Amino acid sequence: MATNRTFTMLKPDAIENGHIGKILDMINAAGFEIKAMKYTKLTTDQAQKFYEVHAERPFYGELVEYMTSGPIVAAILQKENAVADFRTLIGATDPADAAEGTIRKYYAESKGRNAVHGSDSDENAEIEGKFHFATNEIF
Ligand code: IDP
Ligand code: MG
Repeated sequence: MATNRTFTMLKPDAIENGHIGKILDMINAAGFEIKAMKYTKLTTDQAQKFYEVHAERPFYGELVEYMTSGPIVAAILQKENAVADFRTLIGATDPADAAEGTIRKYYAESKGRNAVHGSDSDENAEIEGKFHFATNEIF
């Protein structure tokens, strides 16, 4: 059963490049409602845990370093079919492959520094949302 919620992070490159407002505009325009949001910075321990599934990948160290290099915006978003629709809105991992009109096509710098995270399943959306937000921070 779909929860109609997904979890996102605007990543350090998006913040550094001044794209918070433009990305949030795209998210709102696509019909997502914000259910939780914070401006924060991941510790190395948090970034390692969040990306644990990639621990064996060659880019894991680089990914953790990048994700802890500056602040992020974390948010829980709601919309019918949220997980799949948000993946469509952000586009492919590598901006070179991302469709026209997607967030990564406009704002990602590279496959690694790709502006935004989106959960890949309802189950992970729930886990990732709870990783970043206490119950009383979710509306
Ligand atoms: P996704 O964010 O589109 O779901 P994943 O394969 O889950 O992509 O990878 C998680 C994150 O790891 C990516 O968003 C990106 O920041 C980083 N990443 C993935 N593949 C590479 C790579 O080949 N080189 C460097 N970083 C990568
Ligand atoms: Mg992923």
